[in-house]
Amino acid sequence: MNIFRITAQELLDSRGNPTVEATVYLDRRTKVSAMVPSGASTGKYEAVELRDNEPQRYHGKGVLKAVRNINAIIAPALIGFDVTDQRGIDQKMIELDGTENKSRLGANAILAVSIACLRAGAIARGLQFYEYVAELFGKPLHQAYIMPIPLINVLNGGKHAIGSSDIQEYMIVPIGAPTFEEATRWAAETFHHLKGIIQERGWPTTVGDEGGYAPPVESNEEPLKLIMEAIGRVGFRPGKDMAIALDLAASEFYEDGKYHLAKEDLHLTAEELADLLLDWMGRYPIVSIEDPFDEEDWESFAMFKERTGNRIQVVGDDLFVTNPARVKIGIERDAANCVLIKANQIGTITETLDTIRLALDNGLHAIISHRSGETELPFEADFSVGTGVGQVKIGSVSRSERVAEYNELMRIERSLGGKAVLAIFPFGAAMPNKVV
Ligand code: 2PG
Ligand code: MG
Repeated sequence: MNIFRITAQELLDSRGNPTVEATVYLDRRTKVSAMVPSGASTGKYEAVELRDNEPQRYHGKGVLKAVRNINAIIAPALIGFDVTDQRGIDQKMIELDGTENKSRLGANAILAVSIACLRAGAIARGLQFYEYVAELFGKPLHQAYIMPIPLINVLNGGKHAIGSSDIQEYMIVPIGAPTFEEATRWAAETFHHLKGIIQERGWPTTVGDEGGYAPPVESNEEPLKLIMEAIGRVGFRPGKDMAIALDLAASEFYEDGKYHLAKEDLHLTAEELADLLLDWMGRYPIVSIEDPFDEEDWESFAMFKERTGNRIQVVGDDLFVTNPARVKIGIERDAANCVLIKANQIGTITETLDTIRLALDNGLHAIISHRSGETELPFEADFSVGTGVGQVKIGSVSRSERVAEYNELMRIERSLGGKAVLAIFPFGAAMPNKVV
Protein backbone atom coordinates (compact mmCIF):
# COMPACT_ATOMS: atom_id res chain seq x y z
CA MET A 1 0.00 0.00 0.00
CA ASN A 2 1.28 3.43 -0.90
CA ILE A 3 1.11 6.75 0.88
CA PHE A 4 -1.89 8.61 -0.48
CA ARG A 5 -1.73 11.82 1.54
CA ILE A 6 0.06 13.31 4.56
CA THR A 7 -1.29 16.14 6.69
CA ALA A 8 -0.06 17.80 9.87
CA GLN A 9 -1.32 20.01 12.65
CA GLU A 10 -0.26 21.70 15.90
CA LEU A 11 -1.67 20.15 19.10
CA LEU A 12 -0.62 20.20 22.76
CA ASP A 13 1.60 17.85 24.78
CA SER A 14 1.21 16.86 28.44
CA ARG A 15 2.79 20.12 29.64
CA GLY A 16 0.47 22.23 27.51
CA ASN A 17 3.19 23.04 25.01
CA PRO A 18 2.58 22.75 21.27
CA THR A 19 3.65 19.60 19.47
CA VAL A 20 3.36 18.19 15.97
CA GLU A 21 0.86 15.60 14.81
CA ALA A 22 1.23 14.00 11.40
CA THR A 23 -1.47 11.93 9.73
CA VAL A 24 -0.72 9.43 6.99
CA TYR A 25 -3.52 8.36 4.64
CA LEU A 26 -3.37 5.07 2.74
CA ASP A 27 -6.50 5.96 0.81
CA ARG A 28 -9.22 8.56 1.23
CA ARG A 29 -10.43 6.98 4.48
CA THR A 30 -7.69 4.81 5.96
CA LYS A 31 -5.52 7.06 8.05
CA VAL A 32 -3.42 6.96 11.19
CA SER A 33 -1.71 9.71 13.19
CA ALA A 34 1.29 10.19 15.45
CA MET A 35 2.26 12.98 17.83
CA VAL A 36 5.78 13.53 19.07
CA PRO A 37 6.98 14.02 22.66
CA SER A 38 9.35 16.69 23.92
CA GLY A 39 12.09 16.81 26.57
CA ALA A 40 12.90 19.37 29.28
CA SER A 41 16.38 18.21 30.30
CA THR A 42 17.47 17.88 26.70
CA GLY A 43 20.94 16.78 25.65
CA LYS A 44 23.16 19.23 23.80
CA TYR A 45 23.62 16.78 20.92
CA GLU A 46 19.96 15.94 20.33
CA ALA A 47 18.40 16.45 16.91
CA VAL A 48 16.75 19.88 16.72
CA GLU A 49 13.14 20.34 17.70
CA LEU A 50 11.95 23.15 15.45
CA ARG A 51 10.05 25.86 17.34
CA ASP A 52 8.59 29.06 15.87
CA ASN A 53 10.30 31.39 18.38
CA GLU A 54 7.46 33.89 18.06
CA PRO A 55 7.18 35.14 21.66
CA GLN A 56 3.55 36.22 21.30
CA ARG A 57 2.44 32.61 20.57
CA TYR A 58 2.91 29.92 23.24
CA HIS A 59 5.99 31.70 24.64
CA GLY A 60 7.79 31.03 21.38
CA LYS A 61 7.13 27.29 21.52
CA GLY A 62 4.69 27.13 18.58
CA VAL A 63 5.41 24.47 15.94
CA LEU A 64 3.69 25.98 12.90
CA LYS A 65 6.96 26.02 10.95
CA ALA A 66 7.38 22.29 11.52
CA VAL A 67 3.76 21.73 10.48
CA ARG A 68 4.34 23.76 7.32
CA ASN A 69 7.48 21.76 6.57
CA ILE A 70 5.44 18.56 6.63
CA ASN A 71 2.65 19.96 4.48
CA ALA A 72 4.83 21.78 1.95
CA ILE A 73 8.06 19.78 1.75
CA ILE A 74 7.77 16.28 3.26
CA ALA A 75 4.26 15.34 2.11
CA PRO A 76 4.76 16.03 -1.61
CA ALA A 77 8.03 14.07 -1.57
CA LEU A 78 6.57 10.99 0.12
CA ILE A 79 3.28 10.58 -1.71
CA GLY A 80 3.32 7.31 -3.65
CA PHE A 81 5.98 5.70 -1.41
CA ASP A 82 5.39 2.12 -0.30
CA VAL A 83 4.38 2.75 3.32
CA THR A 84 6.19 -0.39 4.50
CA ASP A 85 9.49 0.91 3.12
CA GLN A 86 10.32 2.56 6.46
CA ARG A 87 14.03 2.84 5.67
CA GLY A 88 13.34 4.45 2.28
CA ILE A 89 10.85 6.89 3.80
CA ASP A 90 13.22 7.93 6.59
CA GLN A 91 16.16 8.19 4.20
CA LYS A 92 14.13 10.46 1.93
CA MET A 93 13.33 12.79 4.85
CA ILE A 94 16.98 12.84 5.95
CA GLU A 95 17.94 13.87 2.39
CA LEU A 96 15.22 16.53 2.22
CA ASP A 97 16.48 17.97 5.48
CA GLY A 98 20.12 17.84 4.48
CA THR A 99 21.57 18.86 7.87
CA GLU A 100 23.48 16.86 10.49
CA ASN A 101 20.94 17.55 13.24
CA LYS A 102 17.65 17.86 11.32
CA SER A 103 17.53 21.58 11.98
CA ARG A 104 16.07 22.55 8.60
CA LEU A 105 12.81 20.60 8.65
CA GLY A 106 12.86 19.87 12.39
CA ALA A 107 13.25 16.50 14.07
CA ASN A 108 9.72 16.98 15.44
CA ALA A 109 8.33 17.26 11.89
CA ILE A 110 10.38 14.32 10.60
CA LEU A 111 9.68 12.01 13.54
CA ALA A 112 5.93 12.69 13.49
CA VAL A 113 5.84 11.49 9.88
CA SER A 114 8.23 8.62 10.60
CA ILE A 115 6.04 7.26 13.43
CA ALA A 116 2.82 7.85 11.50
CA CYS A 117 4.29 5.83 8.60
CA LEU A 118 5.30 3.09 11.04
CA ARG A 119 1.75 2.89 12.34
CA ALA A 120 0.38 2.99 8.79
CA GLY A 121 2.80 0.22 7.81
CA ALA A 122 1.31 -1.98 10.54
CA ILE A 123 -2.15 -1.38 9.06
CA ALA A 124 -0.89 -2.15 5.56
CA ARG A 125 0.65 -5.43 6.78
CA GLY A 126 -2.45 -6.31 8.83
CA LEU A 127 -0.40 -6.54 12.02
CA GLN A 128 -0.61 -5.13 15.52
CA PHE A 129 1.72 -2.15 15.96
CA TYR A 130 4.17 -4.08 18.18
CA GLU A 131 4.13 -7.05 15.78
CA TYR A 132 5.09 -4.79 12.90
CA VAL A 133 7.90 -3.20 14.94
CA ALA A 134 9.13 -6.74 15.73
CA GLU A 135 9.02 -7.63 12.03
CA LEU A 136 11.01 -4.52 11.09
CA PHE A 137 13.52 -5.16 13.86
CA GLY A 138 13.95 -8.75 12.70
CA LYS A 139 12.54 -10.75 15.61
CA PRO A 140 12.53 -14.44 14.66
CA LEU A 141 8.92 -15.60 14.34
CA HIS A 142 9.26 -18.57 16.72
CA GLN A 143 10.74 -16.45 19.52
CA ALA A 144 8.46 -15.36 22.39
CA TYR A 145 7.75 -11.68 22.83
CA ILE A 146 9.74 -10.10 25.66
CA MET A 147 7.76 -7.78 27.89
CA PRO A 148 9.87 -4.95 29.31
CA ILE A 149 10.56 -4.45 33.01
CA PRO A 150 9.38 -0.93 33.81
CA LEU A 151 11.53 1.62 35.63
CA ILE A 152 8.83 3.61 37.39
CA ASN A 153 9.61 7.20 38.28
CA VAL A 154 7.86 7.72 41.63
CA LEU A 155 9.66 10.86 42.80
CA ASN A 156 10.36 13.74 40.41
CA GLY A 157 12.98 16.44 40.82
CA GLY A 158 15.40 18.52 38.76
CA LYS A 159 13.82 20.25 35.80
CA HIS A 160 10.67 18.11 36.10
CA ALA A 161 9.63 19.41 39.51
CA ILE A 162 11.12 22.67 40.74
CA GLY A 163 11.46 22.72 44.55
CA SER A 164 11.98 18.97 44.91
CA SER A 165 15.35 17.12 44.72
CA ASP A 166 18.28 18.13 42.47
CA ILE A 167 18.34 14.57 41.17
CA GLN A 168 15.76 14.31 38.42
CA GLU A 169 14.31 10.82 38.82
CA TYR A 170 13.95 8.26 41.61
CA MET A 171 12.54 5.09 40.10
CA ILE A 172 11.41 1.75 41.47
CA VAL A 173 12.14 -1.43 39.54
CA PRO A 174 10.00 -4.50 40.27
CA ILE A 175 12.83 -6.93 39.51
CA GLY A 176 11.06 -9.82 41.20
CA ALA A 177 7.72 -9.51 39.43
CA PRO A 178 6.63 -12.50 37.33
CA THR A 179 4.64 -10.59 34.70
CA PHE A 180 4.25 -7.04 33.44
CA GLU A 181 0.79 -6.90 34.96
CA GLU A 182 2.17 -7.83 38.39
CA ALA A 183 5.05 -5.39 37.97
CA THR A 184 2.51 -2.63 37.37
CA ARG A 185 0.41 -3.62 40.39
CA TRP A 186 3.50 -3.73 42.62
CA ALA A 187 4.51 -0.31 41.38
CA ALA A 188 1.06 1.20 41.92
CA GLU A 189 0.83 -0.21 45.46
CA THR A 190 4.28 1.13 46.35
CA PHE A 191 3.41 4.49 44.78
CA HIS A 192 0.28 4.77 46.92
CA HIS A 193 2.18 3.92 50.10
CA LEU A 194 4.68 6.59 49.13
CA LYS A 195 1.81 9.06 48.93
CA GLY A 196 0.78 8.16 52.48
CA ILE A 197 4.34 8.63 53.74
CA ILE A 198 4.65 12.02 52.06
CA GLN A 199 1.29 13.04 53.50
CA GLU A 200 2.39 11.99 57.00
CA ARG A 201 5.39 14.31 56.65
CA GLY A 202 2.89 17.14 56.06
CA TRP A 203 4.09 17.70 52.50
CA PRO A 204 1.90 18.30 49.46
CA THR A 205 1.30 15.21 47.33
CA THR A 206 1.42 17.10 44.06
CA VAL A 207 3.15 15.38 41.15
CA GLY A 208 5.84 16.49 38.70
CA ASP A 209 5.96 16.31 34.91
CA GLU A 210 6.35 12.53 34.84
CA GLY A 211 3.69 11.80 37.45
CA GLY A 212 5.96 11.07 40.42
CA TYR A 213 5.52 12.97 43.68
CA ALA A 214 7.53 16.14 44.08
CA PRO A 215 7.83 16.84 47.81
CA PRO A 216 10.13 19.56 49.17
CA VAL A 217 12.71 17.05 50.46
CA GLU A 218 15.63 18.35 52.50
CA SER A 219 18.33 16.28 50.87
CA ASN A 220 18.93 14.20 47.77
CA GLU A 221 19.18 11.08 49.92
CA GLU A 222 15.81 11.59 51.58
CA PRO A 223 13.78 10.27 48.60
CA LEU A 224 15.69 6.98 48.90
CA LYS A 225 14.57 6.69 52.52
CA LEU A 226 10.96 7.50 51.62
CA ILE A 227 10.98 4.90 48.86
CA MET A 228 12.52 2.26 51.14
CA GLU A 229 9.78 2.92 53.64
CA ALA A 230 7.12 2.55 50.93
CA ILE A 231 8.68 -0.70 49.69
CA GLY A 232 8.69 -1.99 53.27
CA ARG A 233 5.05 -1.03 53.85
CA VAL A 234 3.90 -3.12 50.89
CA GLY A 235 5.95 -5.98 52.29
CA PHE A 236 8.43 -6.27 49.43
CA ARG A 237 12.01 -7.39 49.99
CA PRO A 238 14.29 -4.53 48.89
CA GLY A 239 16.75 -5.75 46.30
CA LYS A 240 14.85 -8.99 45.75
CA ASP A 241 11.33 -7.93 44.78
CA MET A 242 11.81 -4.23 44.33
CA ALA A 243 14.95 -2.29 43.48
CA ILE A 244 15.74 1.37 42.86
CA ALA A 245 17.02 3.24 39.80
CA LEU A 246 18.15 6.86 39.47
CA ASP A 247 18.44 9.39 36.69
CA LEU A 248 20.67 12.22 37.87
CA ALA A 249 20.42 14.15 34.57
CA ALA A 250 23.69 15.58 35.86
CA SER A 251 24.30 17.96 32.96
CA GLU A 252 21.59 20.09 34.54
CA PHE A 253 23.66 20.73 37.70
CA TYR A 254 27.16 20.71 36.25
CA GLU A 255 28.76 24.13 36.67
CA ASP A 256 32.39 25.16 36.25
CA GLY A 257 33.72 21.63 36.42
CA LYS A 258 31.76 20.73 39.56
CA TYR A 259 28.48 19.00 40.31
CA HIS A 260 26.29 21.37 42.30
CA LEU A 261 23.73 19.73 44.58
CA ALA A 262 21.83 22.81 45.73
CA LYS A 263 19.80 20.97 48.40
CA GLU A 264 22.97 20.26 50.37
CA ASP A 265 24.93 23.20 48.98
CA LEU A 266 27.57 20.77 47.76
CA HIS A 267 30.01 21.37 44.91
CA LEU A 268 31.39 17.93 44.13
CA THR A 269 34.14 16.77 41.82
CA ALA A 270 33.26 13.77 39.65
CA GLU A 271 35.23 11.53 42.03
CA GLU A 272 33.30 12.88 45.02
CA LEU A 273 29.98 12.42 43.25
CA ALA A 274 31.03 8.84 42.43
CA ASP A 275 31.89 8.33 46.14
CA LEU A 276 28.42 9.53 47.09
CA LEU A 277 26.71 7.21 44.61
CA LEU A 278 28.84 4.22 45.65
CA ASP A 279 27.98 4.94 49.27
CA TRP A 280 24.27 4.91 48.37
CA MET A 281 24.75 1.69 46.41
CA GLY A 282 26.05 0.07 49.58
CA ARG A 283 22.99 1.12 51.56
CA TYR A 284 20.12 1.08 49.08
CA PRO A 285 19.17 -1.53 46.45
CA ILE A 286 20.22 0.60 43.48
CA VAL A 287 20.47 -1.37 40.23
CA SER A 288 20.65 1.35 37.58
CA ILE A 289 22.04 4.91 37.41
CA GLU A 290 21.43 7.15 34.41
CA ASP A 291 23.50 10.20 33.46
CA PRO A 292 25.53 10.39 36.68
CA PHE A 293 27.84 12.93 35.00
CA ASP A 294 27.79 15.70 32.44
CA GLU A 295 27.09 14.81 28.79
CA GLU A 296 30.69 15.65 27.79
CA ASP A 297 32.29 13.88 30.75
CA TRP A 298 33.13 10.51 29.08
CA GLU A 299 36.04 10.07 31.42
CA SER A 300 33.96 10.22 34.60
CA PHE A 301 31.41 7.80 33.14
CA ALA A 302 34.23 5.31 32.45
CA MET A 303 35.75 5.91 35.91
CA PHE A 304 32.39 5.33 37.59
CA LYS A 305 31.54 2.24 35.57
CA GLU A 306 34.88 0.75 36.55
CA ARG A 307 34.44 1.67 40.20
CA THR A 308 31.03 -0.05 40.29
CA GLY A 309 32.78 -3.21 39.10
CA ASN A 310 30.09 -3.49 36.42
CA ARG A 311 27.68 -4.58 39.12
CA ILE A 312 24.98 -2.09 38.19
CA GLN A 313 23.56 -0.60 35.04
CA VAL A 314 25.21 2.67 34.00
CA VAL A 315 22.91 4.36 31.51
CA GLY A 316 23.78 7.05 28.98
CA ASP A 317 20.94 9.36 27.98
CA ASP A 318 22.19 12.92 27.33
CA LEU A 319 25.56 11.22 26.86
CA PHE A 320 24.43 9.14 23.85
CA VAL A 321 21.30 11.00 22.63
CA THR A 322 20.32 7.80 20.74
CA ASN A 323 23.03 8.68 18.23
CA PRO A 324 25.07 5.79 16.78
CA ALA A 325 28.20 7.96 16.49
CA ARG A 326 28.06 8.76 20.21
CA VAL A 327 27.21 5.17 21.16
CA LYS A 328 30.36 4.10 19.26
CA ILE A 329 32.46 6.51 21.33
CA GLY A 330 30.84 5.09 24.47
CA ILE A 331 31.76 1.56 23.41
CA GLU A 332 35.37 2.54 22.70
CA ARG A 333 35.70 4.37 26.01
CA ASP A 334 33.73 1.79 27.99
CA ALA A 335 31.65 4.63 29.40
CA ALA A 336 28.33 2.88 30.05
CA ASN A 337 26.62 -0.49 29.69
CA CYS A 338 23.16 0.74 28.70
CA VAL A 339 21.73 3.18 26.16
CA LEU A 340 18.55 5.13 26.84
CA ILE A 341 16.53 5.15 23.62
CA LYS A 342 14.42 8.18 22.72
CA ALA A 343 13.32 8.35 19.11
CA ASN A 344 13.06 12.13 19.14
CA GLN A 345 16.72 12.55 20.11
CA ILE A 346 17.71 11.25 16.67
CA GLY A 347 14.55 11.94 14.67
CA THR A 348 13.62 8.85 12.64
CA ILE A 349 12.45 5.33 13.43
CA THR A 350 15.09 3.74 11.20
CA GLU A 351 17.97 5.51 12.94
CA THR A 352 16.45 4.63 16.32
CA LEU A 353 16.29 0.95 15.40
CA ASP A 354 19.86 1.09 14.06
CA THR A 355 21.07 2.58 17.36
CA ILE A 356 19.33 -0.18 19.34
CA ARG A 357 20.91 -2.80 17.07
CA LEU A 358 24.34 -1.25 17.52
CA ALA A 359 23.95 -1.24 21.31
CA LEU A 360 22.70 -4.83 21.54
CA ASP A 361 25.31 -6.17 19.10
CA ASN A 362 28.00 -4.70 21.33
CA GLY A 363 26.65 -6.20 24.51
CA LEU A 364 25.02 -3.02 25.82
CA HIS A 365 21.53 -2.99 27.25
CA ALA A 366 18.82 -0.60 26.08
CA ILE A 367 15.82 1.09 27.68
CA ILE A 368 12.99 2.47 25.56
CA SER A 369 12.11 5.83 27.07
CA HIS A 370 9.39 8.44 27.03
CA ARG A 371 10.07 12.20 27.31
CA SER A 372 8.94 14.45 30.13
CA GLY A 373 6.53 16.17 27.73
CA GLU A 374 4.40 13.32 26.40
CA THR A 375 1.34 12.69 24.26
CA GLU A 376 -1.61 10.36 24.55
CA LEU A 377 -0.07 7.96 22.03
CA PRO A 378 1.47 5.06 23.98
CA PHE A 379 4.24 4.65 21.43
CA GLU A 380 6.91 3.36 23.84
CA ALA A 381 4.68 0.44 24.87
CA ASP A 382 4.50 -1.11 21.41
CA PHE A 383 8.03 -0.07 20.54
CA SER A 384 9.49 -1.75 23.62
CA VAL A 385 7.65 -5.03 23.01
CA GLY A 386 8.47 -4.96 19.30
CA THR A 387 12.18 -4.40 19.84
CA GLY A 388 12.24 -6.71 22.87
CA VAL A 389 14.99 -4.77 24.62
CA GLY A 390 13.61 -5.76 28.03
CA GLN A 391 13.31 -2.39 29.79
CA VAL A 392 11.02 0.61 29.49
CA LYS A 393 10.97 4.01 31.21
CA ILE A 394 7.52 5.56 30.97
CA GLY A 395 7.13 7.61 34.14
CA SER A 396 4.90 7.03 37.09
CA VAL A 397 1.57 5.28 37.42
CA SER A 398 -0.28 8.58 37.43
CA ARG A 399 -1.15 11.17 34.76
CA SER A 400 -3.04 9.68 31.85
CA GLU A 401 -0.25 10.13 29.31
CA ARG A 402 1.98 7.88 31.50
CA VAL A 403 -0.73 5.41 32.56
CA ALA A 404 -1.70 4.99 28.89
CA GLU A 405 1.66 3.26 28.37
CA TYR A 406 1.19 0.84 31.30
CA ASN A 407 -2.35 0.08 30.14
CA GLU A 408 -1.21 -0.59 26.59
CA LEU A 409 1.54 -2.91 27.84
CA MET A 410 -0.96 -4.82 30.00
CA ARG A 411 -3.30 -5.12 27.01
CA ILE A 412 -0.47 -6.47 24.87
CA GLU A 413 0.67 -8.95 27.52
CA ARG A 414 -2.85 -10.28 28.05
CA SER A 415 -3.52 -10.56 24.34
CA LEU A 416 -0.31 -12.56 23.92
CA GLY A 417 -1.24 -14.96 26.71
CA GLY A 418 1.56 -17.52 27.13
CA LYS A 419 3.44 -16.14 24.13
CA ALA A 420 5.05 -13.35 26.16
CA VAL A 421 7.64 -13.47 28.94
CA LEU A 422 8.76 -10.67 31.23
CA ALA A 423 12.43 -9.80 30.80
CA ILE A 424 14.87 -10.56 33.59
CA PHE A 425 16.55 -7.44 34.89
CA PRO A 426 20.23 -7.81 33.97
CA PHE A 427 21.70 -6.57 37.28
CA GLY A 428 21.16 -7.42 40.94
CA ALA A 429 21.31 -5.00 43.85
CA ALA A 430 24.61 -4.67 45.65
CA MET A 431 22.83 -4.89 49.02
CA PRO A 432 19.96 -7.36 48.64
CA ASN A 433 17.74 -7.69 51.67
CA LYS A 434 19.60 -5.16 53.77
CA VAL A 435 17.20 -2.82 55.49
CA VAL A 436 18.42 0.72 56.08
C1 2PG B 1 15.25 11.87 30.83
C2 2PG B 1 13.93 12.31 30.26
C3 2PG B 1 12.80 11.36 30.44
P1 2PG B 1 13.44 14.72 29.43
O1 2PG B 1 16.09 12.71 31.20
O2 2PG B 1 15.54 10.68 30.87
O3 2PG B 1 12.61 10.92 31.74
O4 2PG B 1 13.59 13.62 30.60
O5 2PG B 1 12.42 14.19 28.49
O6 2PG B 1 13.03 15.98 30.12
O7 2PG B 1 14.78 14.84 28.78
MG1 MG C 1 17.62 11.01 31.45
